[in-house]
Amino acid sequence: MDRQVRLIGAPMDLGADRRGVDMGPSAIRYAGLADQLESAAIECVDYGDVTVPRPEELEPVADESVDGRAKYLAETEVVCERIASAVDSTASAGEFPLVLGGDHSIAIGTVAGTTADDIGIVWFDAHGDCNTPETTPSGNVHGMPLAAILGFGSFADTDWAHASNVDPENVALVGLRSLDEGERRRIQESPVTAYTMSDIDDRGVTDVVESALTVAGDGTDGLHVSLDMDWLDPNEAPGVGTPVRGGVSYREAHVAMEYVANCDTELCSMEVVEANPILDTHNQTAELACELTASAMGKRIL
Ligand code: Z70
Ligand code: MN
Ligand code: MN
Ligand code: MN
Repeated sequence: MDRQVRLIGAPMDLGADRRGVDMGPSAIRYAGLADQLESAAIECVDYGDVTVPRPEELEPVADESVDGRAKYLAETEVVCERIASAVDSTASAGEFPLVLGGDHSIAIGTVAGTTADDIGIVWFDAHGDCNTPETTPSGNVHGMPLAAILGFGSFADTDWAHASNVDPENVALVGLRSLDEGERRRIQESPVTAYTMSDIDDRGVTDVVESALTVAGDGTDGLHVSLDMDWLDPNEAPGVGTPVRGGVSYREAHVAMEYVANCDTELCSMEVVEANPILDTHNQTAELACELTASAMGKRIL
């Protein structure tokens, strides 16, 4: 990474049922992200956290006539606009926006803040995150951010979320192993490219990630990387809200991030999400989030 990295904390948990993911940015900072980047000769500055309302301060939102079947959607919009503004000003200052979640709903804000005309996305996740207010079984927006960015279902007219600079043909999901029925159909019908854990078993992680980066880089002028810590196997990353067995190993995750760092398309933004220190053992998921982020920013052993 040749630009200064700006850390933007997004202590958001309105999109998930499990409390604790709002402590993700603190846990990742405490695990030493800035020091790790600096020791790899990557300049780093901490912008602090965007303001996020706490659920205790809010009316319990069960009014479907207002938000459809997406809980806290109005509050999510407000938070995502704050994130988008921080990402936009970071990019405009020539720095690199690295957003620390928080639950995955914050990705809507990161992508909304990107300044490139045509970006590709690689989304590392156990889940598809392609539910819409119409298909969601849980009402949790962290199961919907990719659908929101791509304008699926009722997100089509949601200007704050539906990103005009993302073509679904330039979007790749990597590591899927848990899909709800509605989002499975949506992914199959859309031009999005989806690589499951079976593809990784078959082809190896480097081949799959190389393909995903090619999909995202085809005709685009910027790459956004979204790293959900539940992409990893729960043995490596126990501190996540929705662990799913059979994820990638420590080594596979590292080499994937090294491929991201070496990608020909310019990395324009990244977020790391869903680290939950309450469910963790001795902050190991946040430590892993640091290491993987440093690899994606170009940290090398030698
Ligand atoms: C399920 C839902 C989920 C995490 C996304 C789960 C979603 N598909 N969990 N990210 N950590 O509720 O929509
Ligand atoms: Mn996710
Ligand atoms: Mn997930
Ligand atoms: Mn395109």
